[in-house]
Amino acid sequence: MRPHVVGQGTHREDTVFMRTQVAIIGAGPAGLLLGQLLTNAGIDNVVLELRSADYVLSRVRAGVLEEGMAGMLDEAGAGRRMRAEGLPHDGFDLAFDGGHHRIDLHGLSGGKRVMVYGQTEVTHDLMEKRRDTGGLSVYEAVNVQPHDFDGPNPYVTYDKHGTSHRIDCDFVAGCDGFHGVSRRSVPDSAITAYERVYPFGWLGILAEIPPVSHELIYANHPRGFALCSMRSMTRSRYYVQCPLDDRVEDWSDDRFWDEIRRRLPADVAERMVTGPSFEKSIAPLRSFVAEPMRFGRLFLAGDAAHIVPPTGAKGLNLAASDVRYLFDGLREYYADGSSAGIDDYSRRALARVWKAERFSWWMTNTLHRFPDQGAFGQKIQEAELNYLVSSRAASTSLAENYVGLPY
Ligand code: RFL
Ligand code: PHB
Repeated sequence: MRPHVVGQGTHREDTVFMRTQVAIIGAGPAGLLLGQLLTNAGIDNVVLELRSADYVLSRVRAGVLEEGMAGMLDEAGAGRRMRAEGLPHDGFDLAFDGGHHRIDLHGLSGGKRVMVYGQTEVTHDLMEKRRDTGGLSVYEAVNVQPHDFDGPNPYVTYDKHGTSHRIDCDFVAGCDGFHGVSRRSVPDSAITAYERVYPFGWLGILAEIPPVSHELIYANHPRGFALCSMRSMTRSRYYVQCPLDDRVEDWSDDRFWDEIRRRLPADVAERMVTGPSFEKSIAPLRSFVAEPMRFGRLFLAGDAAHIVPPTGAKGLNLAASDVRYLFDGLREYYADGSSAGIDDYSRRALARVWKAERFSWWMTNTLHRFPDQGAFGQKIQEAELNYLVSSRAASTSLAENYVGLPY
């Protein structure tokens, strides 16, 4: 089923009218994944995205997929390249106090692993699949606005190239990220927000150099956190904790390499290959949850409803679990006429969101340097990390959360 234009200029001469079943705001991973699962199930949908497709693909973000997320990409029919080119990881290293210790994710989690595959690639593969299956995405849609979602007949308006459009629909999925319009369209009195802003950011770089280790290294150091990640065996993604008011221009490549080396154990720093970076950006760190995640016929999913600091690699994966619950609920609604799944959406999604919020907050607290922690705080962090790597119970808890709690 393809969305169709059912009338033109009925109310205003320059308004194009359309009807669909689910209007999706935002073409990030949450919106594209939901759209593809709906399309595959024969449920009509339209994706509206503020930015251009090229802009969306130029954003460098997440890199670690839980098995649940990887499985959903397969289910969407967009997992082929991830399976061929993604890097399955069975563990990572925790570095602190001059040494490093491996966390055996696979052994400690009963055989699970994570997949290192860039969010940019996930988005690319989902876009391609959508094109191949004839799904309608409108890029550069401005002034997107959901209306009347507290009643039975919601609709979404937007402008494109000077023409106004209106899409009447059964449901609106707000997948438009933290700064999107969906959450902001809900009256303040209907929403409760929980937030923590951290007093530092992450400076990230991409460089065409082999990663320093075949697994990720998360490092605690008195100078601040560092992370060695990758996109492939020839492309590295590295991060250092930095003050919030630092600017990218303050960080030459040389300064970055000097700093990350100082924060890593000597043997790692010595074998680190360096080279020119081709992307460099600073991201602030935030924990945020909006409750509930459903307002009548509007559902929030992904970063539109919640943010985690990237330390636990959970943001993209939470977007995927939201989509799991939302898609199952919508499919049940259209197939069986039951609203049980969509009625339970917010509760189910939030139960998993809060566990990932806790884990991401805890990883952030354990690994970063806080302005007021002092030498005592540093020692406590090192003691906690020591306990983590020497206690099977503690490492098991870390591994279980990192590979992803069940949906
Ligand atoms: P997105 O990706 O922000 O997509 C939302 C889309 O909505 C569009 N939009 C609008 N469209 C129409 N009208 C409007 N008014 C609109 N306003 C916004 C936007 O242009 C955009 O295209 O949200 P989504 O789909 O919920 O996906 C969430 C993930 O992108 C995010 O959680 C992750 O990137 C977080 N994250 C990580 N997550 C992981 O699971 N593993 C990781 O390893 C990981 N590392 C990271 C990260 C995020 C980072 N940054 C930059 C915050 C590393 C970093 C550095
Ligand atoms: C990344 O590769 O971008 C990445 C990996 C792990 C994280 C965050 C980001 O925890």
